[in-house]
Amino acid sequence: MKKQRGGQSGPHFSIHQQQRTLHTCFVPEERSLGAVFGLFGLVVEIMSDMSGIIQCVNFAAIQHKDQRRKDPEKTPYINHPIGVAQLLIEGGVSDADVIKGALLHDTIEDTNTTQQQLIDKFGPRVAGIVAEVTDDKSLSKEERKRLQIVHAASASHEAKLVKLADKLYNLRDLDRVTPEGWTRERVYQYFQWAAKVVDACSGTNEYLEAQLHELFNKWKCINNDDGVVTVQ
Ligand SMILES: [Mn+2]
Repeated sequence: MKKQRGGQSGPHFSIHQQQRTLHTCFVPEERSLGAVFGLFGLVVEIMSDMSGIIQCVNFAAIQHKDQRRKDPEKTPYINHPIGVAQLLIEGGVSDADVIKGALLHDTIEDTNTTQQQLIDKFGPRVAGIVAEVTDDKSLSKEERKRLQIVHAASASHEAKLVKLADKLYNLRDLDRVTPEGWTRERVYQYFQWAAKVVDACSGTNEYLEAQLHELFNKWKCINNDDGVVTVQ
């Protein structure tokens, strides 16, 4: 078991708090021993977050190493969890455990990783976020998709963030290129289903939801215009 930093849900600094700490440390008249210690703690926290995030990227890369995405270019699978984490950063998410959860979000569902392994390596909070966004593969595909809509509404804020970024990444991929063997109708059906999951996560992150709604609007228009499918 790797050494864990004092509680995975320990102190977390928002961008605003970081700026304030730096400000009080470097403006001479406001400099105080407390602020210096505050800055030291912040540096330790950032270094620890960076180390933990690299460990997650490395673990996910090893676990997904033989997998490819469904696009015609057969992009390495690891591009997906890294891209999901990147979308969260773009959405202003600064909670390192959420970023770690995004990097690991498909490891239990799509590799031989167990939840206990994630608890041991990355702590219960990160493992909990991953567990929340993991489908039960013993169920049928239709049932799993139905349950995603049901479970999304009661999911934690952290899990909703990962879900939204995951959906945005996948829908952008589908919008860019149709996977091999998929019909346009199937892509449209996927958009319709994803819209329901996203709807159940509404009020979680303004940026991610705005990007998603832009795509939903675009797909409704396209399908209306060319008459491939009827908008429900
Ligand atoms: Mn995913």
